[in-house]
Amino acid sequence: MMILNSWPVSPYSAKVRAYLRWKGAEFEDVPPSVFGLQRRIRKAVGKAIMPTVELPDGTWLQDSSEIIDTLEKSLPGEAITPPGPRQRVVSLLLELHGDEWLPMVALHYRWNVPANKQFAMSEFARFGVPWLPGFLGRALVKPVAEKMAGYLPVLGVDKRTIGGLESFTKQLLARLDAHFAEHDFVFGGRPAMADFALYGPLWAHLWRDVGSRSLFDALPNLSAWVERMLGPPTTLGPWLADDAIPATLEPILTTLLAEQGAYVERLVDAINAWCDANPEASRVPRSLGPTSVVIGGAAGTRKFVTESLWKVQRPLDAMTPETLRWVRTFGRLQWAPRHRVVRRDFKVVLDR
Ligand SMILES: N[C@@H](CCC(=O)N[C@@H](CS)C(=O)NCC(=O)O)C(=O)O
Repeated sequence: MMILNSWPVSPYSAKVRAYLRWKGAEFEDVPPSVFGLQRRIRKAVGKAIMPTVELPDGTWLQDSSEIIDTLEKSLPGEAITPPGPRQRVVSLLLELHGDEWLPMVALHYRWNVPANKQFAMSEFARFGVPWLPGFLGRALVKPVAEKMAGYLPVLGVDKRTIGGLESFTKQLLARLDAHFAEHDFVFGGRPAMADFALYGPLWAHLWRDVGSRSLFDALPNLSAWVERMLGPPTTLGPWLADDAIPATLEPILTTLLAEQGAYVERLVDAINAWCDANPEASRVPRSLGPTSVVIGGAAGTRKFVTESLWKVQRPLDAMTPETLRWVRTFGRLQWAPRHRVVRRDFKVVLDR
């Protein structure tokens, strides 16, 4: 049987788990211990990371997008790719949003809200070192928790931006609530990649962590979508007809392009310049920068996470000249990578 190695606290795992459930796939959800992560998983995919999927033939898959894309080719059931070009592009832009922008939100609420921090450390201990009593386990996983919290300033989340980040979060949740008042999923009657990618951080951090669930209190439609995504799958409805993008998604796209879009533009420019200067390199350094960033209107500084380029290529690859013109009606999109990356042996490498 297929195995999903994952912990409930992990957002990318939540993305894949929800996908597998919606597809009606048979799988065993196995929470790896720290030894499993450091030995078996590191040996198989080169890194102690979640989620990983082991197929019955022994093949390992990593990266939530790669797992879903691969399984999409073989699993029976309804496709998660909408038929229309605009919906396809928006689905992948929202995947980029969930996977590469919302980690700021997820990490902030988890590690800066004391009740969440306590809860997360207990969860890390419960799954990472299940044979130890809680107090010992929590002491042991403390360095891991500190490493996670240490990403916050790297991603630009600090005193200058926390106010902006929180207003961005509340605005996004309210906008999603307005959307789900009219639609069961992002593109109508069935979930797409956008649903799974947004659900990952929203469920695994904001919803599930005890100190941030109240963010959903006054948002019944968003809460109902979370419950729907938790499954079990109900009857699927149709995609929104005529490749429609509902007006309720427009403000989400506008903010995405204005803030994440500006960052992605600088990320792509920085990678272009680095690759031009290093024609022999096979990989881009894990981080470059620093660069300026704007989050919820607040200006800060962060590092570039260069692996994100692989997720940036996905909506770009899906774009036709017409969809690009149309996306630009919501804001500036000038992402022009000159160097392509591919995933090879679970690493993002330059396609040279
Ligand atoms: N791009 C990866 C990201 C996976 C990821 O960052 N997983 C986290 C847990 S949610 C992790 O295991 N991080 C450990 C690390 O990167 O060293 C994906 O989409 O699967």
